[in-house]
Amino acid sequence: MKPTIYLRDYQPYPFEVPEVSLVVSLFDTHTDVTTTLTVVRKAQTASDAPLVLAGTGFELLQLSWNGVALDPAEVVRSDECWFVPAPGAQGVLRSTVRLAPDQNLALEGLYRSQGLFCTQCEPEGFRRITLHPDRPDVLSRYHVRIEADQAQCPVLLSNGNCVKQEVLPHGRHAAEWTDPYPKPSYLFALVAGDLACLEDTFVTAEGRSVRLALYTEPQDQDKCGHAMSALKAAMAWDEQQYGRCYDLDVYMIVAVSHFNMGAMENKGLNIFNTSCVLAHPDTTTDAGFQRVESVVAHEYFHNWSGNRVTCRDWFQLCLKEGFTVFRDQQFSGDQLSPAVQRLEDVAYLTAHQFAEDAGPLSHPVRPESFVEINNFYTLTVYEKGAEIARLLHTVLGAAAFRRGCDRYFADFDGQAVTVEDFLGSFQRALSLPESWVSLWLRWYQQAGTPTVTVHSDWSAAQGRLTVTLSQALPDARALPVPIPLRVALVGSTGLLPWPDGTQESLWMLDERTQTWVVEGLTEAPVLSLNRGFSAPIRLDQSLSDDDLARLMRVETEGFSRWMAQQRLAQRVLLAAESGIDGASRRAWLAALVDSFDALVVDDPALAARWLDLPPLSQLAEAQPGQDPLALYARREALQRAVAAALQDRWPKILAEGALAAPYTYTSAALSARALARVALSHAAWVLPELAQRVCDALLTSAPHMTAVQAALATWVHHQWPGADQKLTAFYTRWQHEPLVLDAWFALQASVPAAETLATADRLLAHPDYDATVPNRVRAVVATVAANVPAFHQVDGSGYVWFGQQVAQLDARNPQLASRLANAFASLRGFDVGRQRQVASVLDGLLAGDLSADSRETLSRLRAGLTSI
Ligand code: HT7
Ligand code: ZN
Repeated sequence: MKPTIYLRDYQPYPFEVPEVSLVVSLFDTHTDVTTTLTVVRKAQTASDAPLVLAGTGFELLQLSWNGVALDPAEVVRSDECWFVPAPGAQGVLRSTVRLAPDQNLALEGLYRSQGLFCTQCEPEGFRRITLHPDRPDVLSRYHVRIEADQAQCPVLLSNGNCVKQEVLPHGRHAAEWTDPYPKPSYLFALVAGDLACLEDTFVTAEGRSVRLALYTEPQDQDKCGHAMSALKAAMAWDEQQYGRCYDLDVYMIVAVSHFNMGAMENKGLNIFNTSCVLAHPDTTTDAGFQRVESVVAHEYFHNWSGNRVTCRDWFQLCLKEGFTVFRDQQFSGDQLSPAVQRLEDVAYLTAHQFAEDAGPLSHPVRPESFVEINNFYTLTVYEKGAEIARLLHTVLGAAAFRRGCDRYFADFDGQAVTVEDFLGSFQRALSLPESWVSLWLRWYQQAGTPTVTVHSDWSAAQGRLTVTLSQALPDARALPVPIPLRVALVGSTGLLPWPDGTQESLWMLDERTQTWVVEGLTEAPVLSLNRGFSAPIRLDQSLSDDDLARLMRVETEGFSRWMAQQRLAQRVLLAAESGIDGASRRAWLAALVDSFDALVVDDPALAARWLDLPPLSQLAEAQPGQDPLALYARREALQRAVAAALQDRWPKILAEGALAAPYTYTSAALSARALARVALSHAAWVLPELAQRVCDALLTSAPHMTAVQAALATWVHHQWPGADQKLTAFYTRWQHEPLVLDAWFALQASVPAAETLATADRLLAHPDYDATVPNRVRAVVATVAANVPAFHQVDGSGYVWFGQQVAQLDARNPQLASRLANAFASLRGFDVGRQRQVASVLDGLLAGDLSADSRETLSRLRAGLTSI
């Protein structure tokens, strides 16, 4: 059993390791790594304290201290921990270890992907490459020598600048890299293989000419242009918005097909999942293009928020991830449309992070303890962490926020720090009281989504509105958090001005209960609270159907209009009369239809999201204990009703031909295509002949993958005649493009039907299915878990199937298995019968052999089903 690690037990590392030198000799059968660590005992460290190092998964060939070989019996070991005697004030520890990258299917440390050697060290992969402290607060300068076969691995890369290249006997060669910036071991990277390279140049505001190099397999070079543009845009944006310039002479990105997550920000040598770097209109959808842009930017922004200033320990992960997600969200908004970006980010947060925070895996943005840190790369750390950075931005204003960030980067450049340090920089830069830090720290320390309850009292005689807001967290002992709320007063035909003439006010709720009084109003307003989702909270505000319909029609802020639509739709869906009839439904549908026509003209991006129905997770959260299949059927019935109510709009939108036009990546083109996809999916319910004609035309001659996939998905999901032939034609055309093939697998696994479970078994047996490739596994296994009719089968077979997949994967790739297992978390919101079925699957899994990763996740999920 792995022990639990507590934040409160943090102790600084007792030694400095100023220099790390690695010689990595890559062979076909194995890899030898010789590491030289320069070690300095800190003044306060006891003179007999041993050097504590981490290491696992390799064979130790030799170990010496100051040139004297160490007897293995002198080295005490406990699991991954090595206690090495290191007498004296300083010295040199040299080790040689032997690795087997080909057998490394966990994709942590050094592994081989399609013949390409590559590394993944965050959070604790470096210990699988060599003996080292492997903690983020030990920063060193790295010198790396790589030796390999020249024909197999003509390209040899590591962090920093290439300082030497050498031809060796026996067809081998070597390259040496030096990184001038001290860094933690999790940012170490090495790549060796046969790669093609797209190059470009960026000149920084400081005048540094930076070589940009995008390495891929040769056949993928034509898919690199979008990532390169995104990189250059991100570099310029970070200079303009945050004053951050790039600091090395080269910035490299390498695309690999076997990768556990999206990408990794290794200093000067990012390693990317192919899905987050390759994009071409022929093979990539709009969503793929947007993901590439945002991930390229995210990893680039880490160069400052994460690399130059890093985390003291893994509890502080949000320090780099939350802040960097906020930065990438700002960037993506600026590239296309801030309003659309905000809507997408909030829709994602409320559908997924809110569910996580309400379920068995809930934890503070800065957790207090963990068993396996890999399990804490969560939506809460990333997305809620980003929301906290945004809260600071909202409260302080853009200029003061920038001053706080400048101070943070200046104060802590080259250091490994904490959330307190981050907040402390703002406090000092802006001369805020010291209590400000502890107040904001509460957002990082307390789990759960705050609920803000609204009580309002309208006095028509005095034109006065009195509003009392109260906040609460799931844990009643939690302290109140600072909640900035952007507020508007929505009259019957337009926004009412505030007494100072503005259209919006900012209320700061930082106590349990506070009251605001608004005077001089000429009509009773509907209070539009939390505009733009200024705070990540749930609002408990009793608004009538008419109030919500008014917000849908009259509010000017797109996000709040959309949120009102969602709230009314939720009311319809959860209504006793099954959401098919009733007053709420009439009010909702009238406002929906009424606004849709105007939005199509004025704001096509919002129009494309206007018909969204609340996700199942949200409905289950609002009314727990329901049968997911019944809920799903009700939601689908309402979707059909919407399609019917707007029936005559679909031909018109589709006739505009946005999906058939040549591909351009602009805000307008993306919105037009999104709207056309909405039209196609709704037409498929009510005008199937028209939808089939459009799909056929697109499948024959669409100029890009966005249209082809929309057409194929519509056809296959409706199981129209000929679906199998269309899938086969698509396979034949795209079988040599792995990312397109992933989409082909995912499409079949997403057909909303119980029979899809049998399809999934066929997909797992398909010759192109490869369980060692996380993208392929996710395309089938994660997609089935998100497919309501397939996953939530009445007899529990979906859960059994999914449990089997998790168990099989766990033996190979614990990180992937543990992340997939999170899908079981959704069950807590559903009926007791379903929960029992899942509890029995979890009990079965927990009784068997499991990795530490999966055991921790599954145990927490099981504990969340306590009543079973
Ligand atoms: N900082 C990275 C997080 C990460 C990761 C990436 C790839 C493979 C395994 C990983 N474990 C942790 C990615 C990021 O958020 O920027
Ligand atoms: Zn990140």
